[in-house]
Amino acid sequence: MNKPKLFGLISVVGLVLVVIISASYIWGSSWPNKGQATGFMTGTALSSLNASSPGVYVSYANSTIYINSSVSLPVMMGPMNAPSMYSFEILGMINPTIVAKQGITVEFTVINVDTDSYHNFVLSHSGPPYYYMGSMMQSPGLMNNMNFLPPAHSGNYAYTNLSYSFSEPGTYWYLCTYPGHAANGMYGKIVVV
Ligand SMILES: [Cu+2]
Repeated sequence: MNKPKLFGLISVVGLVLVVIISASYIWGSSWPNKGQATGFMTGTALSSLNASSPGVYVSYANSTIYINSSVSLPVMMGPMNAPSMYSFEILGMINPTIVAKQGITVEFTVINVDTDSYHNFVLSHSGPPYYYMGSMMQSPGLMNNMNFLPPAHSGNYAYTNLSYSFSEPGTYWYLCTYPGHAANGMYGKIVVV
């Protein structure tokens, strides 16, 4: 191979590499948006999630979860099998009530299983009714901040963790602060006793 041909080949290979690297950079920065999630889990990891026990008791009849000791609890956002997309699914129940013993810490593993919409999981002192707002992120009574997790994509589910110690008895709420979601029913009650 003479020198001009070799130079030409190297130029073409270099150009192709630049295009591939640029494309992957643009793709990678547009999705997934890793700034909004702790990470992504596969469907297999998702289906193997369960509440740590002992300390968790479920009453399906009352759609209530009783938590008596510090545990981890998976929370699915926007389950596709739910009657409404404005739902949380916890231990197979839609928007269940959580009754927690005072002083325990719950490590919520929050996963967006919705393929269409962003969601988050925020604790609040303020109960329903919730109204449609441009953003509820600054609403009074919110007890934590959480970025909106992106929708599931190609079998990857965005998740993050929220650890909360319920040191005071009372009634609390969990809700999604994405505009319109809590107003449409995306919330549930937490009672600390
Ligand atoms: Cu939502």
